[in-house]
Amino acid sequence: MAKVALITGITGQDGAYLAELLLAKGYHVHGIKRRASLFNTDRIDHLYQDPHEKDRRFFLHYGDLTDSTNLIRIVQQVQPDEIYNLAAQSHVAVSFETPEYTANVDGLGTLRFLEAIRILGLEKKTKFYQASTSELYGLVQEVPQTEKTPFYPRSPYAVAKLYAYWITVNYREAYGMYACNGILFNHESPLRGETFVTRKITRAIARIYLKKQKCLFLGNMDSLRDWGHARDYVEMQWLMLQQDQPEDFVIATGQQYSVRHFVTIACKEVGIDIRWEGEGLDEKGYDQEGNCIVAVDPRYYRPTEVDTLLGSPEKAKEKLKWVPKVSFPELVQEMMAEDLKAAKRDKIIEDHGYPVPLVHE
Ligand code: NDP
Ligand code: GDR
Repeated sequence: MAKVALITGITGQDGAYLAELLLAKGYHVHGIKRRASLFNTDRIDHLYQDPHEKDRRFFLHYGDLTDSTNLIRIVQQVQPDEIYNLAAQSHVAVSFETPEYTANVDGLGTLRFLEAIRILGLEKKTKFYQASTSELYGLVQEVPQTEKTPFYPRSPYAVAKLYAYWITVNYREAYGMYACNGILFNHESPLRGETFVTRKITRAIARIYLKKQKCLFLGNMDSLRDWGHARDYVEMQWLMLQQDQPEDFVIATGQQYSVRHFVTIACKEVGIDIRWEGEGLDEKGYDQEGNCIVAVDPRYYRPTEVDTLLGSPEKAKEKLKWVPKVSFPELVQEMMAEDLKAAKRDKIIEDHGYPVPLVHE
């Protein structure tokens, strides 16, 4: 019998890669998508199967993590062997604007699933994966961060995820459920949302290279992150649910770079010569003629910042045989190549008189 998985957040970056992986492994994959006024399934359209097709293995259900009855009904219908809870309001800066909504989805959403499993008596059947995050470490207490490093969340997002982390641990201990947290450090890809810093950089540099954009505005460029590739990381999400015992794991590369360094490598990919403050540029990134490639816009500063994150993947290496396949330079290269393709496509459209609106947030 094929295994059945239910993925929340299937329309997001990780959801799309995970759905691909599980379908390749022969799973029946069910996903929860939100109703939106525009199509919101770009990342998974290549997996879509017509409802009239025989032997379908890919199914989408309308739902929302704020709606318990909907979630209970979907879990009851699907009877999943594995639930991957990836849905979240996942943008740290946005969580300062929408703290209550973020708490509801990212914190209580997790509880709603754990309760659904319990209410339906699926504790012994359904394994549960919670998308926990390096943001839990926030103001870091130890370098590198391990599964034992104390948490100190620094945003409404991270505080909501702290609740989700502990409620997952609690249901595992209280009800013997197979429930575990993947404490994943930042992972990126060409499918990354356009307003996260890496994708914002690769999109903008591609457009600047084609002279379709003048300047990239960023916030804290000294911020340090441990960046991996999303395709590698979803494999670990699956592996965490294949162990004899449920455990929590840090997934990271063990290497960190600054946002500034990411910009430099992205520029090198297309041969843009970038200068920094002190090299003929003022502290905001402008030269004497008022031109810039990258400039600082304080709008992108956060009320409380996470300055540095560096994970220790030792436990995952030992128990999950974790070896990241994609290196940092390869990640930047792949993202730049894809965004260059997209920018060239936009340029052709624009050159034929059809404006492509530039959205940068
Ligand atoms: P994305 O932002 O790309 O995807 C989030 C998904 O959640 C989307 O499918 C979104 O739907 C869905 N979603 C948002 N709100 C709701 C809601 N109320 N009800 C149902 N679905 C909802 O995130 P990623 O794929 O990057 O991340 C996946 C998970 O991993 C998230 O929980 C994130 O917090 C966590 N995480 C991510 C890391 C990273 O570096 N990427 C690192 C550590 C943890 P829609 O498409 O309609 O917006
Ligand atoms: P993060 O990712 O907050 O780590 O959360 P993001 O890419 O948004 O920021 C990384 C760092 O870059 C700095 N930064 C900017 N960030 C954005 N978005 N836009 C800018 O213009 C900009 N300029 C500088 C930020 O201040 C920050 O220090 C991501 C999300 O995927 C979370 O869901 C996940 O839990 C964590 O990674 C691990």
